[in-house]
Amino acid sequence: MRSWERALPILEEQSVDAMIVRDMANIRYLTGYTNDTGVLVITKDGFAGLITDFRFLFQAKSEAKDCEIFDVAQASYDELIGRILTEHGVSRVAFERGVTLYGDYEGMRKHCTQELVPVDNILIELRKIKTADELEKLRRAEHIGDLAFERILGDIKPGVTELEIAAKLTYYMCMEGASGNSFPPIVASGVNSSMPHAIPGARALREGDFVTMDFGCVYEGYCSDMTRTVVLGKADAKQKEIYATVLRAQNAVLEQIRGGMTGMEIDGIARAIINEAGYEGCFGHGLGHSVGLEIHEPPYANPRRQNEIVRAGSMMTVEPGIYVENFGGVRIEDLVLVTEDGCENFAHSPKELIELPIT
Ligand SMILES: [Mn+2]
Repeated sequence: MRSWERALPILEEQSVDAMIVRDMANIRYLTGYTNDTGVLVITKDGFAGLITDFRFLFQAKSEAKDCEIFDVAQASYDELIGRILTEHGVSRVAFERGVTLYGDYEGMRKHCTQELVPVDNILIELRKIKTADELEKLRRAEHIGDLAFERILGDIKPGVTELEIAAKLTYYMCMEGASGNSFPPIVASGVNSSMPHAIPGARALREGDFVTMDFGCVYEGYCSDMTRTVVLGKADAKQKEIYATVLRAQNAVLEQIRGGMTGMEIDGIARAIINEAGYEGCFGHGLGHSVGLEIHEPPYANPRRQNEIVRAGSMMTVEPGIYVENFGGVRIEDLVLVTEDGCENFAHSPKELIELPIT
């Protein structure tokens, strides 16, 4: 089977004869082409054309072996798309509404006589359950995060800035074989740790700070994601209590999660513990998201996902947090594979509260 043929049943379900794919993660998944520019056209009579430009041509030819490669030097993207659709007798063609720019749409309207059918990211369904090969890459990506965490502990000292910590995390992951970050690292110290997605800045670490580090890398196209919160020096009673509550919530999820639960149920395990401990309103984000070619993928675990079944074979982050305004916050995040009867945790970094000695 040619790799992109996995999409044909989805075209069938949507009652379309073809699909124009612009989402680069979907293109990579279906063709093996790893660069960042191109449009894929699949037709149900068994044709796939990948359009790109000279910069990527040789790479596309060598990676996307199951596709015919088109060079935009011959004609524009929209003209080539129109030509392929006409040659293959297409009357209804799907396009991804979430990643198609208005200008792309105008171009398609101009050059395609076919009926254009906007669709959600329907191809993501294929990517929810990971293959053995994908799991291998995800395991390795998370392991690289573990190695970086182990090293960064030696760098967390008074006077070092959040930006320096973020830069070093990136460096350590690349030195272990990552191609880069899966998202810019979050390093939030002291009161900044009360902001779940604080942007690292020039703030220098001080004794008594919580230091939350949320980071991940890309390994052979696959993303990792982990968060650890440590204390520089001795933790006070309130810090200890917040930390212990978040860890208890995370452990409960890790013990109870299994395939077949809804995203809301999984999230609810952690949320109930945090709320009962008196921190209602302090855990304002969802518990988790899946990860793969992209850092945030469905399925999701949050209070709004009552209809989302998290099937065995899905990846899920488990990242409860408590954030107290003007004080600080804690998040602990692991990346797990959801299985029939539980989960496999890909993260192995320690989770007991680390109080880094001031030297
Ligand atoms: Mn995450």
